[in-house]
Amino acid sequence: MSYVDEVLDRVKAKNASEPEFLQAVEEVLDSLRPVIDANEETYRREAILERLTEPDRQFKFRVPWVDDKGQVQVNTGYRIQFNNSIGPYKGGLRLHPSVNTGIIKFLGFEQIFKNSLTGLPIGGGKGGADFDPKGKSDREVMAFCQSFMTELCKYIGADVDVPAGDIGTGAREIGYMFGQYKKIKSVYEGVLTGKGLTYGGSLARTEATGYGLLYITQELMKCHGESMEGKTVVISGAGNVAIYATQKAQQMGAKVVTCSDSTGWIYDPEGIDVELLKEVKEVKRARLTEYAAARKSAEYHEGRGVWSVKCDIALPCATQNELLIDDAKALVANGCKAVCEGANMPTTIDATKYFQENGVWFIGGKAANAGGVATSALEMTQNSERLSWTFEEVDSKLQQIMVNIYHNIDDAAKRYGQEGNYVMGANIAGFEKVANAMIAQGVV
Ligand code: NDP
Ligand code: 2IT
Repeated sequence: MSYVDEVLDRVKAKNASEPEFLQAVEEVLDSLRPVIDANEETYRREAILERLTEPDRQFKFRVPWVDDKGQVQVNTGYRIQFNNSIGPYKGGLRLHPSVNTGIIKFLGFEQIFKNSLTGLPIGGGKGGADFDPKGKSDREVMAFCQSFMTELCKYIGADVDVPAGDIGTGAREIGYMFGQYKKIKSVYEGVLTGKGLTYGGSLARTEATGYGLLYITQELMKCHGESMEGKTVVISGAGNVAIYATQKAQQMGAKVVTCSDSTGWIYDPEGIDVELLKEVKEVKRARLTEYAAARKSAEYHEGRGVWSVKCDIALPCATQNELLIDDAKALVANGCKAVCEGANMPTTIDATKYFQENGVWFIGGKAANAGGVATSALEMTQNSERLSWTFEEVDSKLQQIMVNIYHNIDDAAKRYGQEGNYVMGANIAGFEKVANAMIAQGVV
């Protein structure tokens, strides 16, 4: 049996109750076959794949806090430090009721390769809690964040592990967590990224994931003799990534006609009004029905359905496994040319294959949404040199990073005779750097 298949079997047997983690591992290991086969003896002797699929360590802890009625609530917190071969652990904190060990492990595992692709010195990690910020008062969110950080602060540090935002964790949550870290440790350091601009945050970090997604999509189109101008774009989600992806797509001359949240979706043939969407989601923290109520051209639909809308480009920006095989079939039938993932693992493996087999240019999240963590790394750099760069400086570095990622993954795919397979290219390019660093550093 090949080394890849052996490790896959072992990972499946060992993590049977973690379907998202298995899905992420399968996707990566499967596409690494040509690289592993070419160096099987070394990789097998070094147990590279076993070491990559086993986190360095994982923390799981109780998070007690008091709600506005005086009732004590208990959540479960996580931080999984996956691999620090090329830099301190780096990755977001997800606050969502669905969070469990398997979800954090899939995100932490993917973060290793994504962070490597940025070209910056950051390792892979992820964390979060099964806490739902929705419908909570600011005081309740603060109580939760303080309790969460009271435990988390034992495991992180500016040169150790640097968390950031993800689903449910935005500037408000990062602020409360940063305050608590500082109070307990008496250290003012860049231990978190996505901080507010008055206390060490970087300009353009808020926009970075969505903007980065469009920079790589634009490069993809350009390299196929196309542009963003006049294209119809379908986007899912209505959070941080979706909002700034919409904004940048519009700045590039495309028309974004959808957005969605966990209860329903909007079709707006005139193009999404980003300022209104920001008001509804960032300020009021309300449902999309409020967007529809305020905008004549918008239709609101319950449930899911954005992928049924005819488009040139689809950008899934909500959550994992939100684009299924039937959605892929509908997009292909409607003439969609390109799919780039703003979210982490939003497309199922069979849907991804369907796109690739039907000539759709497909860039997976590890490459396409790397602009967020790349800009987090730029925030770390600014914190280390105790300086703040201008928006234009950060944004131009972000653009360059995304263009470089596109060409690196394109080249890696070509090197292995798989031109246009950007999923394989991303996994290979991300893997090679980490594997080399692991071997150079010995058995640790
Ligand atoms: P937000 O919390 O800001 O927004 C998430 C959006 O997705 C919301 O509209 C939310 O709807 C929707 N959503 C979340 N979970 C579900 C679900 N189970 N079913 C349907 N809709 C859902 O998160 P972000 O925009 O930051 O993150 C979106 C994706 O991008 C995630 O996969 C994240 O891991 C990834 N990502 C984020 C980065 C960042 O810098 N923030 C960087 C790289 C990737 P509702 O409000 O109703 O829950
Ligand atoms: O999935 C991701 O890359 C993020 N949520 C951002 C991580 C970070 O450290 O900025």
